[in-house]
Amino acid sequence: MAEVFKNFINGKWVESKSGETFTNVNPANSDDVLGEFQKSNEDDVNDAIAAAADAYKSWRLMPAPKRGEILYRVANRLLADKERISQEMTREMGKVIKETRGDTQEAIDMTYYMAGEGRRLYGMTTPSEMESKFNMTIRQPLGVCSFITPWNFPIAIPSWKMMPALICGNTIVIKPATDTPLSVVNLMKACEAEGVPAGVVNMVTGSGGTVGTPMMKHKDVKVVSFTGSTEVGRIVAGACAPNFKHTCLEMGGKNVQMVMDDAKLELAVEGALWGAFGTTGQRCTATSRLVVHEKVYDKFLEMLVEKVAKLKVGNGLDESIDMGPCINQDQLDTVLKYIDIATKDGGRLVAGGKRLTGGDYDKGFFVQPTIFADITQDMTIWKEEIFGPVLAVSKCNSFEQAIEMANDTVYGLSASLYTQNVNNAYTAMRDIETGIFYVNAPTIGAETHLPFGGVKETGNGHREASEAALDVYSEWKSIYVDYSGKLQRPQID
Ligand code: UN1
Repeated sequence: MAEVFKNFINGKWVESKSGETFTNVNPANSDDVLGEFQKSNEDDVNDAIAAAADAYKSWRLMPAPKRGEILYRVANRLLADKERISQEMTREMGKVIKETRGDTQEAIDMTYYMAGEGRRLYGMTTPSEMESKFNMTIRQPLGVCSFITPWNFPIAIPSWKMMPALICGNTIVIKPATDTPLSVVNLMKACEAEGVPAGVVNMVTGSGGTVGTPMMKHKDVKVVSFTGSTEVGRIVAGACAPNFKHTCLEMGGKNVQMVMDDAKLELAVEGALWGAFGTTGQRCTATSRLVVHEKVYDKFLEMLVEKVAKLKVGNGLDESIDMGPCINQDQLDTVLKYIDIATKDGGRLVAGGKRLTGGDYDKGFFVQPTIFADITQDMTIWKEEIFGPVLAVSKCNSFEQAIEMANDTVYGLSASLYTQNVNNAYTAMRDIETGIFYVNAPTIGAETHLPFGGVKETGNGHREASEAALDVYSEWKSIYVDYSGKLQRPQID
């Protein structure tokens, strides 16, 4: 009998009032069941939000450095449990163990970073235009925050939302993706073990429709942070707008790696391999378009295809495996659908293109790393996010054309440029329409102390990670203290 995992509400592990559960299965091996999780309903959401609202009353008053000390201990606990958490994450999410260790490390980094923020949370002091008057700003928490998190970074992305929210003095309710709830259970357990007070962090598992919707609409929720598709992000934005909730949206991407004729080709090939096929292409920042200068196009493709053929696809618990499965049947179907569309549109298939079957492959959602060459800007795989190991390669005839092509998308998360030309590198830094940009590095690999997020239809102007995340989870209060003993009227006296 599989282990049954419960919701975490008000410091206790409780069953859903629905009395139902769903099963969490390894996408690389259908024989491997991680457990049963609560198929929660709106009643559970209401309980969690009530607990969070109650806990907020005292959590917001705890000095921020003390909140930071608790987060510091949570980070230590995650570090101590890193290997177990990562192994479990590979089993529930499928990405290779090297990468799940990175995912856990990203949560550890974020937690230490925000723990330190407890001794900063800087506001400003500034002169007054009046005599004997003192001006300053302070950050204030907002209250209960609802998080709807994705399956591709099962612990890192929840931590990006949780840690800045907590350090500012908010309390939280999180709904993990149905494919990866165990990683958030692990995060909750670390909080529980290290003395995060009851009700400050709450987790309710279940579907987007039944759990996510009431979580974002509830009147006591002040902040909603969502990572997922642009399509769902639009719905979240609409649901949050009537009450003017702080809404932080991290959505789709169609990230490009540009390779100029002066690039170090070996390096650019390695970057493309990692950017396109790391995490089985299931990163918001994954490289899904390659724009290569015509002078090196054939050579580059040849080098890339040779390397792709050597990638080992399989169960990510095996340290020698390079690429795991797709997360589930739907995602696999989506990938196969796009392979089909690209073929019909006239893309030239130069690597992969097929579902992997036979032996252990039949127990998982495996697909070959796939490359289409000669993709033009009118084709579907040039435009639409796939979220799988499918790379579209196109030719450009100049640096200027590469930038024009890179910006030819509704999305704007990440981009990269391989070149030795410093002027072109700086021109791209200025002109590229993305929130993240890399020079001579792949489109993936953001660090936690820099803002993470995108422009255009990727985001709504907010950033996660770094000090910028604090703006999502706090509001400025401007304070004027007049110690002159007389009425002083700015702009008049
Ligand atoms: C994502 O792309 O879905 O920048 C998150 C990276 C990771 C986080 C990615 N640190 O590649």
